[in-house]
Amino acid sequence: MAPDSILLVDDEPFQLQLLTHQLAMLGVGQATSCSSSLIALAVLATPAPGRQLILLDLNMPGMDGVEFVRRLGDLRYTGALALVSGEDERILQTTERLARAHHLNVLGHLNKPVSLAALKDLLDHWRCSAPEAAGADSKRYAAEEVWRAITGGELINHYQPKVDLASGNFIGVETLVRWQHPVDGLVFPDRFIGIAEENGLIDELTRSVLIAALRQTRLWHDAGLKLRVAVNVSMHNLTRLDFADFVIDQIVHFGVPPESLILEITESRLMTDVLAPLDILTRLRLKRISLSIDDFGTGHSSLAQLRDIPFDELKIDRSFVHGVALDKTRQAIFGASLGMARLLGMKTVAEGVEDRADWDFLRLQGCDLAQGYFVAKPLTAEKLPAWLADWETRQRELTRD
Ligand code: G
Ligand code: G
Ligand code: MN
Repeated sequence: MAPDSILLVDDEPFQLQLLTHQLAMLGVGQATSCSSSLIALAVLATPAPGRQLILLDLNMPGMDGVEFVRRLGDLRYTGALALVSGEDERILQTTERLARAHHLNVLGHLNKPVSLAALKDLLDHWRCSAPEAAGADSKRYAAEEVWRAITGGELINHYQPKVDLASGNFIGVETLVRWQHPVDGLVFPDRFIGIAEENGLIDELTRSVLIAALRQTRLWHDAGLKLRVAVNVSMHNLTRLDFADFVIDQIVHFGVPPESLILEITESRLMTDVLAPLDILTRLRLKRISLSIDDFGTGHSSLAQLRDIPFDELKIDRSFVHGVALDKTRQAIFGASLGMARLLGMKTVAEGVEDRADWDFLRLQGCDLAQGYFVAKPLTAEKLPAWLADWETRQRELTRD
């Protein structure tokens, strides 16, 4: 197997020596030092065998790290990248996001002075991470295949629990569709929702997801589990005026009370027709179906939507939730969203709650509901009872005080 190669890019000779020395202590014999971005680009011009990692300083004279990241994007660099800098956290985070937007594989960043332990973690992470995908994952499905999935019963719903932060009680689930592909295995929605939207298949998709979710909710209710179920609805679903009638017919058909259904709305693109969605959403509210604004604070899930549509729940996007306890920017955005929801009489759901620190912070702030890997990953309906049993034992400890 070809050896892995590491490229160090920093304008300060001392930093290059220090990193080389630290890498040697961790058993990495050879690393290539580059004292400027231009030199690094020249090195990269000769393809290297094996996997590559670049440790990049941000603040350099001439071409700085941000511009270098853009060049890596242009080059379609497929190796890994880590930033090494003494700049403040926000600049590092922004640069990381920029690099990801260029489809670069960003491992994270190291703060200067670099500690041996942090460098070791980064190398371990790099070695464990999957080898660079050779385009296998980016296969785009044809509209016909997505159509077959919808009509052929290949879509299955997973359900992610939502719990009350104050009491820890399990109160409902969000429906997240997956495609059980006969060859590729479980396929996630980011690989087929867009295709369905672009090809006029999203109505059929949403309808089949909704029907399956209501059928399952009826089973839970019959078993004494009075859950609320949320279904994701794309703005593309809100162009046909008969959508509201369809939803209402289905809740009647399955005997699920309208209060038990929540529609989570995300706006994926700018809408040209604003009247149809308003008409549909207002009629659904009149029938006591709940409306939730999804991914609040990102993209088009914005203040204008809050003004125009009678939402009763606000889902704070996970990019403002995980890590909130340690980050002033997230705290400001989270706090403002929470305050606004309260003033408007809306319930708040924090998505992407990933650890105990997130959980404790949200409880302290008085956010209503939590959803995220810390509570549960999306599960099949079959696996829900086992999760619930486990949750009930964790619940007591997590809501003490
Ligand atoms: O966990 P997950 O990868 O399932 O979800 C990815 C995205 O796909 C989320 O933004 C979610 O809103 C969206 N999504 C999941 N299920 C559905 C669905 O049934 N309809 C629509 N329109 N979007 C969905
Ligand atoms: O956009 P929407 O909120 O509908 O999508 C939820 C998405 O977030 C799904 O892809 C789901 O799998 C994912 N998700 C759920 N919980 C967590 C979490 O704790 N962390 C992260 N990173 N993603 C999560
Ligand atoms: Mn959602």
